[in-house]
Amino acid sequence: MLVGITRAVSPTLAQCQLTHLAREPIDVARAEAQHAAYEDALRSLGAEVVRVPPAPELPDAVFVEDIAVVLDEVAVIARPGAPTRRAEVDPVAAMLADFRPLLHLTPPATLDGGDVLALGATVYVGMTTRTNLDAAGQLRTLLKPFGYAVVPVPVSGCLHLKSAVTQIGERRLLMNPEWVRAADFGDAEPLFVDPAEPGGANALWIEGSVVYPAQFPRTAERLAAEGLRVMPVECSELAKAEGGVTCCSLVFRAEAT
Ligand code: CIR
Repeated sequence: MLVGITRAVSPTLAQCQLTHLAREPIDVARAEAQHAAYEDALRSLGAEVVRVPPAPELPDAVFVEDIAVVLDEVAVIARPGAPTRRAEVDPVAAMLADFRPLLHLTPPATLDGGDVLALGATVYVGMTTRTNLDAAGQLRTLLKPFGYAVVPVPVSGCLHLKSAVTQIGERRLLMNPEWVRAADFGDAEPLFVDPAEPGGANALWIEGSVVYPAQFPRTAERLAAEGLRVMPVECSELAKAEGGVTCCSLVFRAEAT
């Protein structure tokens, strides 16, 4: 079965971490409605949505992607770069333990799951304000027994690696070339965002479909022209918290329980 782990929008979302955006008022009720529609999009793609218990006191708890790296064989539990986000970890790890053996990063490593892009047997790790070289080194050691190569890549101008590049096919990437270099991703073939939509590189690819923010129609056309089924979701409120579509879930295949 396909599992989509999510976590409720916190009523304190407006106090979220911000790196590149100025703080704006966030309509939490609207964020909740948008999040519910996002979960419906996951369900319509066949995912069983499993919610981690809510953490109303943790503003960024909805962004579960940052808490783990889920691969076929294991889940690596992250150590988020923002210390305020470390309290999010344990309940997400407890939920993942139902599906995968767990491995853990330890200090001085810091890593947000949004900085990790696994493409086949290569795990790209974005070097950002949240994720350091120690994390890439620990991941390399932890994942070597499973045959993965870990490749640190530079990122500039955005929060996470997956703000700049996401997978949209087996060897196909959606990318903003201002924030990452296509040449860093081996023979994977890039599709560039429309230049008017720099934030449009974050797509959630699920078996031929992409859950994709409604605010980037030009890039959506490029995705559709690739033969992808584009499922637009409104995410204006979570975008004000610097969240995209990958960051609100951990999607993976698991044995039916
Ligand atoms: C943060 O700064 O940590 C949150 N406000 C946003 C995290 C978004 N996560 C992601 O794109 N993977």
